[in-house]
Amino acid sequence: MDQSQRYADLSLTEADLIKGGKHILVAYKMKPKPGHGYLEGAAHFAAESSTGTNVDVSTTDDFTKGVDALVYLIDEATNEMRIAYPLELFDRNITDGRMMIVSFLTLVIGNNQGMGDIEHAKIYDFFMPARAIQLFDGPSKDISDLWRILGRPVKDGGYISGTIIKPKLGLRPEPFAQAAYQFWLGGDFIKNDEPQGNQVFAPMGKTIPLVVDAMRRAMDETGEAKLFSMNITADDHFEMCARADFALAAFGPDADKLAFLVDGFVGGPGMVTTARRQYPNQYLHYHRAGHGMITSPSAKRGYDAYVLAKMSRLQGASGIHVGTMGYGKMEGGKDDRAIAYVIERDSYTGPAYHQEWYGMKPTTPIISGGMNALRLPGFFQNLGHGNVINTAGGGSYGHIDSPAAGAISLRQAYECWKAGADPIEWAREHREFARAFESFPGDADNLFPGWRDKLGV
Ligand code: CAP
Ligand code: MG
Repeated sequence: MDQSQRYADLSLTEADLIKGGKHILVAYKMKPKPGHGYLEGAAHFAAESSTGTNVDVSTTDDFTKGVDALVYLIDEATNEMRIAYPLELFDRNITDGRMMIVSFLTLVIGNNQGMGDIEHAKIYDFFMPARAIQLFDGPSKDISDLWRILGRPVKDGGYISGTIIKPKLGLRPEPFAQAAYQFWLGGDFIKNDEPQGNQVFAPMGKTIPLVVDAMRRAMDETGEAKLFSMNITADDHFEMCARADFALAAFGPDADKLAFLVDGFVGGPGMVTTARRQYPNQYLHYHRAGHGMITSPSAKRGYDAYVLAKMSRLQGASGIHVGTMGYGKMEGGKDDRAIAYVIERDSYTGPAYHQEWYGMKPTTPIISGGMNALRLPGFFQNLGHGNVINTAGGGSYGHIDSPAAGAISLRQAYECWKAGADPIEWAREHREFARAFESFPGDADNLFPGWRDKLGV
């Protein structure tokens, strides 16, 4: 059945839809299966994503038709399709009238992902009108809160050097806390690696108090504040809260230095929002394990990493991993800067839409995955600033001198970029940075050919 008479209106202009403020707009790369016309496929897609199905139903009335999603732009040559979704379509909380990401996803990337007449479809951008921005929680804590704790300026407070406790699994409580202590002697921020929780060989009840002790000793020795991002991910949100409550009590007077990490892609929006609403005083760290299954450029379904990051800000993530823009070990390229910009700025023009955030707090780009001191100067150069959290697991625990030296080498890499210095010259004056060359010789060869002669190694 061709539904394009009802679910498409190519005379609508994007500028009018945006000015009207009554629609969420979504841009897809969509391809119908062979034998199905583009507009016909697009209209069926909009029907299944809003008020319709594959046949007419007798219960439809005029009001129903007034909230149809409408295809307003197609370009068959580039597989481009854009749909306008009336705000009324989206579910609202009965407790407080607010919007929820789960309803957004159910409609815009729900049943349409398995349709028989669609080859594939992937969201690459979306637009939220002002009213929707008002109705999402947004972050309650942001990087300025971390800068304040660290004793830095709350604006442009700069690079937060971090790590991930490695090995990923297999440390018992004492060596775990020792690994934390060693990094904190030189760095600011430690996160749990995402699988670390309450394993039998490292029960939280034993590990967390030791981490608190390690943090206090490191703070005493360095005279600096330290931060810990603890994984509270669990299937059951009561379990998640039990972990969070336990940690808050264990950190006691230092609980302001405790962030909560949730694996928001595998755990889902409910987990992110539970953490956001139950613990508005804690920095909320969104780890995105598994996202590559749909965000990878090789994936033709789902949505892009840009879209994931944009949603996380609406949900209220204080920070989210955004990849390393081609400088680390995970997939990505230089242009992934956009993923950082859309979550940290108050207004940004993405691949399809300009978005205003109307003062919603920013979400920190968290730079992670195969990073070390040698890769950082180029990374900052590409991003254009250093107001990020960077976690380097291998880059810290892989430093040949010590985790503290690894941490210091990261800070020195940031200072090198800030000074606009040549990294080789910088290495002559900064020992931990210099020793990073010997720690990661493969990277050194790639990035700084001839480094051995120049540094006399
Ligand atoms: C990094 C990491 C993170 C990745 C996830 C890891 O460790 O802890 O989970 O960064 O990817 O386990 O791989 P290393 P992304 O520093 O040792 O590489 O940040 O892109 O979501
Ligand atoms: Mg990890």
